[in-house]
Amino acid sequence: KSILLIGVPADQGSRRAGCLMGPDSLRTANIARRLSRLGYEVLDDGNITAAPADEILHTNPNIHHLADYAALIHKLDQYCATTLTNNHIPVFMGGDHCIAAGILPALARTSENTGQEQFVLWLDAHTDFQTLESTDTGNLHGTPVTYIIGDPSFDGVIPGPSTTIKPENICMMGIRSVDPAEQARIARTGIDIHDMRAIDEFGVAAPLRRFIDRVRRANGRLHVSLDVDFLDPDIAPAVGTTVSGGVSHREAHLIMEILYDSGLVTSLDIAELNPFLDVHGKTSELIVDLVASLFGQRVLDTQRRSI
Ligand code: DIR
Ligand code: MN
Ligand code: MN
Ligand code: MN
Repeated sequence: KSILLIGVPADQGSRRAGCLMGPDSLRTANIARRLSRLGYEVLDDGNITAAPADEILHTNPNIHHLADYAALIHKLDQYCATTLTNNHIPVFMGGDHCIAAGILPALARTSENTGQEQFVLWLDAHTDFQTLESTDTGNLHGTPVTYIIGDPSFDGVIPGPSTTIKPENICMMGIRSVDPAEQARIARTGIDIHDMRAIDEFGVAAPLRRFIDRVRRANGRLHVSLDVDFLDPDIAPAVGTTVSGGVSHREAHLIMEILYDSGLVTSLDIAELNPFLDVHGKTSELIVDLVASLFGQRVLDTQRRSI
């Protein structure tokens, strides 16, 4: 049982600075010690950064930091190819959600090599399904899902994903802010979306268990992508794009506990944590608590329950 922590202090994905402090804030909140107490060997590989690149101009004038996005994706892809092995579970500490665009194609390539399917649980208030043409904010943290499924808007602009993720292998939960351009396209993709209305009505457990069953039947590997704005802003204020009406403290823990019980999670990223906006580290501490739940922390014990 070994966990590899990897810091990715990137914040080019939006115009609000601060996500680059995410990895050190999680370290300060004792992420390593909490996980070692659960019986894991925990290694911290330090931070991965990409050198700033000359801006690529795009016909959409709102887009900024496109070259830095491409450089970060390339750097993360190379890192995953040379460093990750099946001996440890990687936990990427972001950084904004652009990091997912670099991590997931690399993970999918590894899964392909072992003959397994790559699945993704996308926990976010947003669908991150903007394209280079459609984004009105120009914030590239709103595009990683389109990137990883191989959307043609990136063709000929920046190198595409080495291996794509199948849309039907993505499950989204917590969704409550979808831009019109995203709405028009995402329904046709086959991505399994559970918005907050569905969670209000059915809870988180039933849909999550159905998704887990699909992963298990397909002999899949499961990556969890945790955007801090998935959580309700009352409990997790340290994120640049808060949206009211998010997932509660217990719903979030329940998701993590069920995921642990499944035994299927092979990797995790934590995105959009902006410690500059936090209140005495409370969001970082909550995230570390949730990560501990994902890796077996329980109220009464650390036993896996059968689901
Ligand atoms: C919004 C915000 N949809 C955009 N996206 C965020 O800028 O395209 N994703 N914050 O997590
Ligand atoms: Mn996101
Ligand atoms: Mn978000
Ligand atoms: Mn479903």
